[in-house]
Amino acid sequence: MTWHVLGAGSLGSLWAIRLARAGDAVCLILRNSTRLSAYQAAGGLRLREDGQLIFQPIPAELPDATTPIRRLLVACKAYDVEAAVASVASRLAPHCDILLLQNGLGSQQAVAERWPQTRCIFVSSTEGAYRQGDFDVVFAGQGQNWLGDPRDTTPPTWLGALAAAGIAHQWSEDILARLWRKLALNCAINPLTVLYDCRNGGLLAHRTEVLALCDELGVLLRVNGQPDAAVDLAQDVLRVIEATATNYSSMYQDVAAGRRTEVSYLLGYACASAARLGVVLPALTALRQRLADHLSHRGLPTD
Ligand code: NAD
Ligand code: KPL
Repeated sequence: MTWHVLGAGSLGSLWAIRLARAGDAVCLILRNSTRLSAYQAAGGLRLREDGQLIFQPIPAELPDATTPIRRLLVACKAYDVEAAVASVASRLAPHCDILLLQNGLGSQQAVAERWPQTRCIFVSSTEGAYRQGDFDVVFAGQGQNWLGDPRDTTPPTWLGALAAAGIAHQWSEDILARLWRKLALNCAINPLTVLYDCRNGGLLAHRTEVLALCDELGVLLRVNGQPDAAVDLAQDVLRVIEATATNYSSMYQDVAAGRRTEVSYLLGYACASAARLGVVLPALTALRQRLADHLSHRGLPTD
């Protein structure tokens, strides 16, 4: 069974290289012929880890190739996911597995609702990778991948392939709780690092504000039916701030590089769900507005 990888960026390359290295069949799907030519010129994907370079000449094709897709790994940014899956929709075999690697919430549900004949597996990843060039990726942080399917808690038969490829993973019977918890952590940390122009550790100087956000995020998790994800949230947020004190958050890095952020799937999703449920969360709402002002001031999309 071939792993088709849609989105050959940081995480997509990290997964593709490890699977190919373990002997699995992998095929990259690149968005257009310009990207395909650039990839062919590069000759393959490069991954750097602990000073070692791994090169894998993984085959690549365009979305309109005709081979059926039975297992699709979607590693685009959340805002690109629906269009990317739509570009290969005619090739999705019935009961095809789609692994969705996005941060936040919203993009995964959109795919699961639009292509109900597929099995959508949501992945929450704490691994870290970044691109140092086209098709050239650095594995920057070991972590864990939690996989789960909110519609069916039976694990897929191919989890062993991830183990064989050295991809740290665990099947989760409550993947939504994991994704909500991570969303809450990201909402409490990432926007403030952008607004205060600081590393994660810089937020220790804004502890009162962080704790006020955690209170509202706890309410949000509970009204969304995720009470377990709310347990000890503030302690966890402070722990993550301390453990990642010298890091810049992913949103900070996006803004600093002039890239679109995934705010609609993080703080935007949080505020939209509160509004839908009629819950008033003033600190989160104000934070979203301050972030939107900041982004538009820098000429970046606010969604
Ligand atoms: P990235 O920007 O490095 O890669 C995304 C890739 O998708 C790009 O190569 C882009 O060209 C490609 N793409 C976009 N639209 C496409 C389309 N229609 N067809 C084919 N390819 C398309 O992004 P990333 O850092 O790998 O992040 C992917 C997701 O994983 C995000 O939601 C991110 O929040 C999440 N995530 C990333 C990390 C990390 O360390 N990079 C960690 C945890 C979670
Ligand atoms: O996941 C993160 C990110 O930067 O996106 C952490 C380190 C938890 C900060 O929110």
